[in-house]
Amino acid sequence: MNATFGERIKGLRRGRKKNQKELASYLGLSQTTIANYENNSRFPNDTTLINLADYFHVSLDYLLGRTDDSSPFIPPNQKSKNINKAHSVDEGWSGRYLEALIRTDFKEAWRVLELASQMGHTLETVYDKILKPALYKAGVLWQTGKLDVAQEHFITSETERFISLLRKKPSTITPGPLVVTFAADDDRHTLGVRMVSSALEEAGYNVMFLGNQLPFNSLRFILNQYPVKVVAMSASHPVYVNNITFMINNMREHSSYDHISVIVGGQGFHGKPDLWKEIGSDAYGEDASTAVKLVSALLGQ
Ligand code: B12
Repeated sequence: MNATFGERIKGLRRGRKKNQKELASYLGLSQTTIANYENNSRFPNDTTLINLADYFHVSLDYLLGRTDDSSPFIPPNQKSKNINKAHSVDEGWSGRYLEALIRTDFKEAWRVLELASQMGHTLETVYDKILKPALYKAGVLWQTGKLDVAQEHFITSETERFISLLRKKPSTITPGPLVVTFAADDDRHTLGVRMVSSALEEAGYNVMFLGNQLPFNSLRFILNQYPVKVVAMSASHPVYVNNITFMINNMREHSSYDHISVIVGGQGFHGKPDLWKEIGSDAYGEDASTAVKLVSALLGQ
C-alpha cells in the first residue's frame, strides 16, 4: 500500500498524462526539481506541497503516502471559499500571462489560467485579477510605444479565445433568468462585457450578449420578445456613456419595462462614482465579480 512521496508525484503526473516539464511549468519550477521530487532526492516547501495537492486534487496525507485515500481535504466545490492566502491571485499571475503572450507562448498563457482554475479560483477571479490587469498593462505598453499595435491585437485575440474556452459547455447550462448584455454604440471594447457575460452565465443566468452598435429599436425588439430581467451595458470611455443614457431614457419611457433592471460598467465610469445614478441606471459594477453580485441582489436571489 502506501507509496513514497516521489512515487505519488510520478503516479499522479502520469495519471494526468503530463511530462515532468509540463508539471514543472504549471508550478513555476524546473524540470530537474520535479525529477528530484520523483526520485525522493528533494522535498518541496510547504507552498509547493499545497500547490501540488491542489493541482492533483488530492490530500497532503495522500501525497505524503500516509493514506491511500486520495480525496482532497477541501471538497472541490468549496475550494474557492477556502483558498489559502499563499494562492491568492496577485499581479504576478497577470504579469506571467501577459509576458507569455508577448513571447507568443499561448500554451504558457493558457496554463496560467488553467492553474488558477485548478486551484479553485472562480471564473470572475480569472477575469478580474488576471485578464483585466494584463489587458490594462498591454494598453499602457502600447500607449508608451513599448508594444506594437500588432502585439496588442494578438494579445486581444488570444484572450478572446481563452474567454471562449473558459465558458461553460452549452450542454451544462441550466437556463436561469435572462440577462441581456452589450457594449455602447461604436465602442469596440467588448472584451470586458464579454467577461461579465461569461461570469453571469457561470453564475446560472441565461445571457444574451449582443455585441455593440445596437440600435434602440433592436433592444426594444429583444425586450418585447424575451423575458429579460436585467440589461447590462458597458462603456469603455465617457464618450460612450451618452449612448447608454439614451438607451436608459428610451427604456424608461415604456412602463412595460419597469420590471427590468439596468446595470452599467466599464472604464467610461471610472473615477465618476455617481455617474451611474445620474444617468438613471440601477447599479454600477467595477468588475465581473461585482456584476454577478449586483444581478443576484437586483433579482432578490
Ligand atoms: C484591446 C483593446 C482594444 C481592442 C478592443 C477589442 C475588443 N474586442 O474588445 C481594439 C483594437 C478594437 C481597440 C480599439 C481602440 N482603442 Co483600445 N484598448 C484595448 C485595451 C488594450 C484592452 C481593453 C480591454 O479589453 N480591457 C480589459 C477589460 C476586461 O477591462 P474593462 O473593459 O474595464 O472590463 C472590466 C470592468 O470595467 C468591468 N466591466 C466592463 N463592462 C462592464 C459592464 C457591466 C454592466 C459591469 C457591471 C461591469 C463591466 O468588468 C470587466 C472585467 O473586470 C485597452 C487598455 C485598457 N485600459 O483597457 C485599450 C484602450 C481602452 N484603447 C484605447 C484607444 C485609444 C483605442 C482606439 C481609439 C485606438 C485607435 N486610435 O483606433 C480604438 C477605439 C475603437 C472604438 N471605436 O472603440 C485607449 C483608451 C484611452 C482613453 N480612455 O481615451 C486604451 C485605454 C489604451 C490606452 N492606454 O491608451 N482597443
